Amino acid sequence: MHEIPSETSAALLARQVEQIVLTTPVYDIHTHLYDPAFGELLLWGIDELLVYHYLIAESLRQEPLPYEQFWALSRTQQAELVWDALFVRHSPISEACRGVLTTLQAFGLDVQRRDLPALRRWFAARNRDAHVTQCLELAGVRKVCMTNSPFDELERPVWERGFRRDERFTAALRIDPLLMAWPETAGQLRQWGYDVQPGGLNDRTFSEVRRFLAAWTQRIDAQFLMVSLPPDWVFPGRSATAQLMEWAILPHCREFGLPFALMPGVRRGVNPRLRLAGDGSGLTDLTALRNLCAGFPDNKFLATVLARENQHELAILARKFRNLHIFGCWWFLNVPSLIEEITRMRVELLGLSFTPQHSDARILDQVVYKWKHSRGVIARLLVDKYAELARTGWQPTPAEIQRDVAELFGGAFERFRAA
Ligand code: HDL
Ligand code: ZN
Repeated sequence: MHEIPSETSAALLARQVEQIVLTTPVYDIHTHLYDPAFGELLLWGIDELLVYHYLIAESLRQEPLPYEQFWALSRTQQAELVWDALFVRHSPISEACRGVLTTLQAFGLDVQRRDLPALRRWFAARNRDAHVTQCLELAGVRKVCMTNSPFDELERPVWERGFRRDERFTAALRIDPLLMAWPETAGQLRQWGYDVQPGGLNDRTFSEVRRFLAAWTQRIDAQFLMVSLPPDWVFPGRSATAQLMEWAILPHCREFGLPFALMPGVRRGVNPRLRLAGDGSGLTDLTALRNLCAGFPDNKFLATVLARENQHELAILARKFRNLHIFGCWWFLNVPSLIEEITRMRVELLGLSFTPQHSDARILDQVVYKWKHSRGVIARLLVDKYAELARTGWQPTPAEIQRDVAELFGGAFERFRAA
């Protein structure tokens, strides 16, 4: 039989892997997008893309305008300042800048014209619902998980009114104010009719907090609960954060069979004058996460951690605890060089039992670039990994590669959630 030269089979395998990674639909398990029923809360279009807080932080390094004067500008003026500072006066080569252009190019727009008014006219002519569908299709996103907070004054009334769900948008119950600002939040819960004691973390308070969590879990059909945490978060402990976690959140998650997503490493407001763009990152002590995974084997934990330096220890924790599912290259890690480093390490340590990426998109159109960029990095590293596999004599079939990639792109998460 005529042997195919090995380099041809290697090239064929590489093409198969790349094609599968670039086209497999993905479940985007953490975003700040909203079901279209939320109206204006679902951000989209060129001006929103340009005033993304990542770009605001970058442009105010190039533009000496005092912060307060920037915030006094209209969204349109802010977008023009960003466009001028980061696209016209400097080449837009940062990840967040390149992302805008990748998205525009995917819509078939000619960015070489560098014509912001023309871009605005194109978006102004778009039908929003058709745009939602086109963005998700271009990104290959089959499902989007929102970040839903009962403490958000704009979001809560929409849930309370009720609306017909768009099945492409699932919900996650975000509880930062409950865990990170207990005294103020206790007052809010009392206003909503929950008999919690601001000063007393006692059984009555814990059961009332669970009643609140149950009500919202059912109202939004929460796929999981989630909280972002500072780097120095401690568990177990006497703090309200630790006590509420142990005696309300974890029992609630066990009762409803839901994962609890922990996102440690955020230093909120390191530069408050940058507002949403003012948060920073810090090295997390992962002891607390280890204590949770070890101490509560009947709870399921999702985790993504903000510091690059925490990623190896996080992957090892996932090896030790099968009730821990790690996900994403979060926020400041969502850049090609770190997605490559982190995902390659995770494949080498965890195989396929993790979720490599989420978009964290705040503007609908961002899913197009965030997934195109991530798919490109993940495809290149998986081409290497399957080539290494084939060199052992174990030749993966296209069906096996498709199965594996579907796992990475939401399948493993869905199985973990359903377990
Ligand atoms: O806390 C979070 O969920 C973070 O993702 C923040 O929303 C952050 O501002 C962000 O958008 N990161 O991408
Ligand atoms: Zn987020």
